[in-house]
Amino acid sequence: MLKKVNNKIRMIEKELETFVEITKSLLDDEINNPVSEVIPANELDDYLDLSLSKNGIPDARFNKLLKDVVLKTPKTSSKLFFNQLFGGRQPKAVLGELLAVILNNSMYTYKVAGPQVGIEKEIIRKSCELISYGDNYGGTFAAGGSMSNFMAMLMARDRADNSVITGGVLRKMTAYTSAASHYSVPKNAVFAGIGRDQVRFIPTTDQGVMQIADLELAIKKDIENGLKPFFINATAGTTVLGAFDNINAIADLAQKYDLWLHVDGSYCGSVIFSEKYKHLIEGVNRADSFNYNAHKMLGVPLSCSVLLVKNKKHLSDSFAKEAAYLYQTDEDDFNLGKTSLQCGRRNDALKLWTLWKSVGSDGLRSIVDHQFDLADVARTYIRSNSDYKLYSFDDSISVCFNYRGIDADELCTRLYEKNKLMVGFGSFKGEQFVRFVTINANNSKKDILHFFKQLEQEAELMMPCEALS
Ligand code: ABU
Repeated sequence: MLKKVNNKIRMIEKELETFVEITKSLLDDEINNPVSEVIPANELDDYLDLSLSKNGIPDARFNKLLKDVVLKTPKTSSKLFFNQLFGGRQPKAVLGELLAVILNNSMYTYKVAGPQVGIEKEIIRKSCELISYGDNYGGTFAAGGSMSNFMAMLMARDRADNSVITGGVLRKMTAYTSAASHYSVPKNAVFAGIGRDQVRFIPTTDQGVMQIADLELAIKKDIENGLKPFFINATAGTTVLGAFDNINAIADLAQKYDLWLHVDGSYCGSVIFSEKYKHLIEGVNRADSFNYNAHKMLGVPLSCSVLLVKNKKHLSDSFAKEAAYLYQTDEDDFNLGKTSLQCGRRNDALKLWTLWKSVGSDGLRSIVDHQFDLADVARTYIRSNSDYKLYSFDDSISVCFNYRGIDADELCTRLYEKNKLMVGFGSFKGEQFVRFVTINANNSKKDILHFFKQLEQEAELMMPCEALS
């Protein structure tokens, strides 16, 4: 009987062998076919048998199908993936992620997560130290940048009007964010009972930075109209242009009108690790909350969003709830469910810790600085070639451009459909352009120049003959 049980437990070893075999095929394929063949969404069933039935299938067929699914999935870690704000792979972080899966803890109590709680707390402690948050700091890991922003908004709401916790939102409360900020802000306003109409989108400069005078005007107007301003969201790395709001100037207004200031560093908040670029978030120590996504600039597997608060009291005020069936040992400081949005919560800390521990803060600095270096390579290339029009500026890892006036949507879609490379397009102040994000720290200067070569080759095919002569 015992032998049978042991065999069952050890079956995981067989699956790990399958995992290694499929992973090796994927890594080879990433080099030989860096862009997976596009499967039109409505033809998926013709390419892969994804159906589920009453009966299972034999292992040999199962393994072949699984490998097929993996190889036909878009490759986000290849050298030709520039479509979103993540890319590449940090091997030590992958190791941490795989171990977190095998361990399968839930991060709500020390009793079930043990040292993993210590790991999460250490990341929060060290991150808060980097932004000079003082002794009352706190933090948690959220399921992504949108959820970090949501938690910040909830804390701000409850701080502004504590009666909301028991009585719900009974008056109109207003939030402020730049017109170039992430779409999660209005989305979260709905979830928080604030309502989308109470979000003020403040105009930006031509570089995508929130206009401070307009922000103050909007706050004053709402106060005059009897509304209750409660929250300002500043952005460290806007989604399209990668712009950084002026945190110090915004913090002055937050202080003047007694509003919560959150800095959404989902995209570029990891500049906290860089001596050279941390000036871009100067004043972050004055913010009530700040988040960075290690799955973006640091190359940690999705998702890994670290939310930091200047005063941990706000986390427990908004998120602590007794549950006798759950919190049975240890003090609140070690029962992380008392300060998180979720109940069951996956371990997103270990993968960041394995990376950070192995390369040190200096190693994280190099990862961040390298991305800015790659962006410089891209901008220099564009500036030296009159066929390009550049829309973005220095100190951003989003390099936005158009090539020979070709429609960005058409060009990006063709590159994707012909399996050449994956890059997206964006728009700002009425202009649409290619958004090339140099966030994959595994890439080199050669890879950046290769991107332009691929793009130009495809663009030539789109040009009318007379334009080529
Ligand atoms: N927060 C994810 C943004 C996705 C993108 O714009 O690429």
